[in-house]
Amino acid sequence: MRYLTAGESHGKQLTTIIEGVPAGMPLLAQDINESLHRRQGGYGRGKRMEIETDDVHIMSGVRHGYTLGSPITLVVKNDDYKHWTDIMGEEPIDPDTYIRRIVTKPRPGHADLNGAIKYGHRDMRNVLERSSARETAARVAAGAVGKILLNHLGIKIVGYVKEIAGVVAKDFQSLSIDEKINRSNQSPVRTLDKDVEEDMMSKIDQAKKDGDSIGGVAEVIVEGVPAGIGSYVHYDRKLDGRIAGSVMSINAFKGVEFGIGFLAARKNGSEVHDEIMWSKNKGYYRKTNRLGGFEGGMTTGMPIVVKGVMKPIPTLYKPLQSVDIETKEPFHASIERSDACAVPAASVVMEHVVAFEIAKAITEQFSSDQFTILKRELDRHREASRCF
Ligand code: EPS
Repeated sequence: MRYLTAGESHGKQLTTIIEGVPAGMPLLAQDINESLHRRQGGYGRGKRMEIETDDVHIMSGVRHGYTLGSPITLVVKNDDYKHWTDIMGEEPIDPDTYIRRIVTKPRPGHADLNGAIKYGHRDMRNVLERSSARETAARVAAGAVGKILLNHLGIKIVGYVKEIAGVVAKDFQSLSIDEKINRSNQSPVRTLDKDVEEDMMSKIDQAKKDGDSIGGVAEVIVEGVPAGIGSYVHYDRKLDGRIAGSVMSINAFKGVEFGIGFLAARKNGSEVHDEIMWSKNKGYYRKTNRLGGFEGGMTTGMPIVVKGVMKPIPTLYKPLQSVDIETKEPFHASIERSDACAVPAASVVMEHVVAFEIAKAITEQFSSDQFTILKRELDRHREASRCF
């Protein structure tokens, strides 16, 4: 499985084309919409999300509720486009209007300046339209298809907020994954810990009041992936590496860790590795899961536990110093609208990029032209690893 996305933040639409989804898998627009709508919410989102209703249009690859095995095209329209038809249109524009709206002031922390240098754009709108996190809607659409595939294979996934601006949620590893899904869906900041919800929200309120932005940590848990998915034989087939890359590619993400992650640097080997147990019922299992479900680039059969760090969004009301690329004069970058905190939304994005990577690894490892054969092969692998 692989996918491409296309579309500008204030352009007509976002498009996702996914290839390699097995034929005969049930797939409904409403299931993709559920994911898209979750991404739009979360306390701390700005005005843009009041304009958009991200509903998917399935343009190819699905017939009568089942995948065909052909490329699946998903479209999400940008409702905001109606306010941008002249600025974002594909036809040449009247030079006076263009000059008035040209962007020559790069915002610190964004792709603006580096993207303009790379592509030679003197109007940085040509950069910011595509580097905007609006694109994550298209990635969630792709990830939703991956997640639906996983769900049909008995694999469940949840993403939630672990930390916002230093307010840290307690660990709820003993909760069932369904309970984690419920709790994160019910929380305005998508956290499992009711006790810190208010604190997180007041941090967001404060940031908004100060014209500032705040970041945090999202965590994703995946249950039901059998041992031995991924590979140790080559660097680009290590599944933890692929997941880390996809998490790092989410806008504003600056770090990834599996299990105890960076803490491993401060512990002895005997305190880090997960001892191997065996029982007739379960087969091989671990009493602990400090390595977050991975050894040697492959799954251990324990839950996958991955965290991602999101920096505060760089679009600030509070001005930061920058330099105009035309005049070379210093100025203070300020903006019209922004999200004070997008960590709740980002936890949904992270859940979906992780889902896609796991679905991709499974479809690579087993016969995947037909969904029923894929399912049979995975069940066989589960049984074989239990009896191994
Ligand atoms: C974003 C800026 C804001 C966000 C946007 C990402 O949009 P705008 O520039 O239109 O006000 O709301 O996020 C989305 C549109 C989205 O769908 O998540 C940015 O600069 O990255």
